[in-house]
Order: sequence, then C-alpha cells, then structure tokens
Amino acid sequence: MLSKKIVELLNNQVNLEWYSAYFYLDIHGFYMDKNLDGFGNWFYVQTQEERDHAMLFLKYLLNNSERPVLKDIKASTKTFNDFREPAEAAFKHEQKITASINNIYAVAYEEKDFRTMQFLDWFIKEQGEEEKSTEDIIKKYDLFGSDPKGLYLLDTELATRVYTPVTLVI
Ligand code: OFO
Repeated sequence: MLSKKIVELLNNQVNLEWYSAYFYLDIHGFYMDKNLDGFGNWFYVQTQEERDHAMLFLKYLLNNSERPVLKDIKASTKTFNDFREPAEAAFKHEQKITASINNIYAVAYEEKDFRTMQFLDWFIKEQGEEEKSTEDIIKKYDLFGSDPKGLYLLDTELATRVYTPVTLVI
C-alpha cells in the first residue's frame, strides 16, 4: 500500500508530465510557425513521450489500487524572442522535472517504499537522457545556429527524430 504522501506526489507528477506535454506542444507550435519543421518535429515527439510518462504514473497509481486525481493542466505563458530560447526553456524545465522525481524517490527511500523506488528507477535514468537531449540542442544551436546553412542542417537533423512508444512494464 502506498502512503498518502507518495500518492499525493505521484498525482502531482501525473499533472507535471501532462504539463510537460502541453509545454512542448506549445514549443512545437512556435517552431512550426517559423517554418523550422525539424525543431517542430523534435518537440512533437517530445510531447508524445511526455504523454507516455504521464500515463505510466497514472497506471502505477491504478496498479496500487489508487484512483488518480486529475488536475487542471496549465497553459504555457512563455514567449520566445529567438530560436534558442525554447530549447533553453526545455532544458530548464527538464531540470525541474528531475528535481521533482528525485524528491519522490527521496520520500520513497525514507519510507522504505521499495516498490515505488523500483518504479522510479526508469525515470531517474530517463531524466538523465531528457536533460542531455535538450542541452544538446542548445549546444548545437550555439555552434551552428547563427549560420543559415547550419540552422538548416540542424533542422534537418532534428526532423529525423521518430516517436517510439515507451514499453516499460510496471
Ligand atoms: Fe517526462 O520527462 Fe520530460 O518532462
């Protein structure tokens, strides 16, 4: 049985993951509107992954006989002045998500909730990848983004990202 505190944190994480999906959908729209379809594609795939993350937290609650409590999903209020800012916002956002997951892990550890710790292991690793992949876009943009041909090639590279459904067994 999960503690009240863990249930509350997991419900909050469901909402955060949906917010991530919504946030990246907004960034997708920003880039598509600027005809950077590769950047747009990358963030659309990211949106799909975030939806999968939300559903995994939701399923974990259900598997533990807890009815998920769905909350309102905030709309992003961010505005962007150049092509770099959305990637930077995404990197910062992922750092916040990492902190949130680490916090759930720390509470589970305190409570000796080994099941939740094991469930979260995948997310701990995933957050390392999430931070790296968003930071990589910033680094590549800094290297090539100011040159139109470089920007075009980077956009072409980001267009190749393909959505693969998360197949975590929980
Ligand atoms: Fe769900 O990893 Fe990003 O936010």
